[in-house]
Amino acid sequence: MSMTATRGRAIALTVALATGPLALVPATASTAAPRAGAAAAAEPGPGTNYAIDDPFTSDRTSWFRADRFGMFIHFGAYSNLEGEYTRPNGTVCRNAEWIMRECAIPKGEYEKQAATFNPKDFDAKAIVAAAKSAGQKYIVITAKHHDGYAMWPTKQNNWNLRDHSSFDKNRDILAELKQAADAEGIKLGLYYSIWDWHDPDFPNADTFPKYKQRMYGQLKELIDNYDPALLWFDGEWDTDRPTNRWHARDGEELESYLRDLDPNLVINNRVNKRRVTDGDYGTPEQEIPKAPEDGQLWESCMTINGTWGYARHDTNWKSGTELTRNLLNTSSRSGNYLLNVGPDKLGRVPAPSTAALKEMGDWLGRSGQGAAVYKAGFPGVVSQPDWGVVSRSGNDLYASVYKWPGAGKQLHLRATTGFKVDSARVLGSDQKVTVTKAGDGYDITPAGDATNPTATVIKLSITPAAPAAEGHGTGLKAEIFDNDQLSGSPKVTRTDPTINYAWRFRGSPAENIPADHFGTRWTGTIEPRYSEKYQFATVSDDTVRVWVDGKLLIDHTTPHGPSVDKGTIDLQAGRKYSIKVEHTERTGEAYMKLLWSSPNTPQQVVPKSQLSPN
Ligand code: FHN
Repeated sequence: MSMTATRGRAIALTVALATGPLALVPATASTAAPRAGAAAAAEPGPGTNYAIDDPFTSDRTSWFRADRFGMFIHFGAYSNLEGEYTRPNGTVCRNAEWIMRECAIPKGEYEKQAATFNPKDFDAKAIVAAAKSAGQKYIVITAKHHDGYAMWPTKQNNWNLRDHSSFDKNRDILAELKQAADAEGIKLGLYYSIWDWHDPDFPNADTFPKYKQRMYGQLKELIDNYDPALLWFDGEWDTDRPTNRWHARDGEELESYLRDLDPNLVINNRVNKRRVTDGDYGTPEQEIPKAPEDGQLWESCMTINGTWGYARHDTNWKSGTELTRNLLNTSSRSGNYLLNVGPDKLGRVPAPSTAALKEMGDWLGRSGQGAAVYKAGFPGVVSQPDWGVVSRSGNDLYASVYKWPGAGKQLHLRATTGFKVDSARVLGSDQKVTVTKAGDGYDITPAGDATNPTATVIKLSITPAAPAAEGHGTGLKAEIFDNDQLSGSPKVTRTDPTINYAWRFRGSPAENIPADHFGTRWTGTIEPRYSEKYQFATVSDDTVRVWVDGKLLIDHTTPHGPSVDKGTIDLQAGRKYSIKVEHTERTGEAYMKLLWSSPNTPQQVVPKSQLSPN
């Protein structure tokens, strides 16, 4: 885990309950005290860097980047209505997990129906078995959705499955799921909605801090009692009915608090404001980005029919082929696929869901085809074809062919850099595969038929260009100014191992540098390991410029919010090129990350080993 200059761990010892200028209020013991054994540290302030590592390469996120495929579970008091509400006038209103709001169910009536909720058939072992049969490696279940109903015996209120239902008061479904998941080596994640339609303190600016204290208390309960590997936040966006007062300052505080409670947590970007700078990964929903996301890991969440929560009327089930190809498309772009199931009011997963999941698992488990997904990602050395998708794992390419060419016909792959194909074979078939260099890449000619209608996988073992030896760099020279013009003499001169900074509102590059109006110039040399085209990407706020080999690759000097900027340059392995990076912060939040990627270099924060201060 590469650590940059950090002023102790940025944590919230007291809960900052701010929606405007930070106002600290005494926290109750149940909300803010870090877990036993966690190091108490100073309040965040100048010198704080909230970036704890590079999610693209850290041990902390390695399971998430390898597992690729998870099960989402939307289950709550809304499930008890099964997607339909009959209004007093006899008309029927249909929805799913938004039914309380979208069908304008009076609070009292919603509470009354929730009191009858009795998911007596919720079977954690069966759910985990369904996930395993699908090849899903982690599960994320709604602990609390927008209706505020907690699916565990929270002590923060009595609006929960233990205190407000007809369910067995000796049962705890999150504990049951945690135990079943642990027994099968499945990671457990918990979904938590910030937006809360039920808590009376949520919509009112004066009482929102009280809501936040209960929220912090609930999150500490979830971490202490269920030890989740991942927290999936939602409900962070600006909205009304009720007014959502969640501000980026709140997200800064919350993420810092959680990382102090559990430094191993993986957290999505909806903990703050769903930006490239928030949490560990982006969360496209009901869509699959066309390429790897710049600046952040990502996970696409999708329904298996049309609704997240169970809805009796929604029988629009996606096919196993569509779902499997979604997964392959996601993996080929270095993303994760979080596929949802919505248990019914008794806690049962609908049969069409488990059937589609099993179809996916059968495909993944057949002939080693899962290797195209697990630990696989963007290929880099070839462009994506129109006949399917290609993913890469180490020096193996997995061409998942959707449109089989027919015996003897070619599939063309465009190479983006030089590499050799050492062998090629169709998984699950002993048919001959011929590979010939052709034009801008290779022609692949399978002799036989497709092995299945979903995707036939051709495994190509390759030898990429040999990388130059890993550098022995120590980082870049950093000159830090207490002004945003980089004028005068730097207040601080040091060596920064990487450029991986999230100063947010309260942090800054050093304790004697204020949280606003500062700037940094990094200089030195950079050493690529491959001779190919490199893409440099910055995540910055407020301004950034990057020169490599004297060429201005990135020039975004109009003050901006969290933004990604990119530039490319051809580099030769083993050579040292001059690099200069300039960042300035006016006011508000501040970020500066420098990443690179190339056909053989997966996207990452430029590592210390390849940077030298002179
Ligand atoms: O409003 C929620 C919705 O109910 C569902 O939970 C999805 C799943 O990601 N998230 C929100 C919509 O973006």
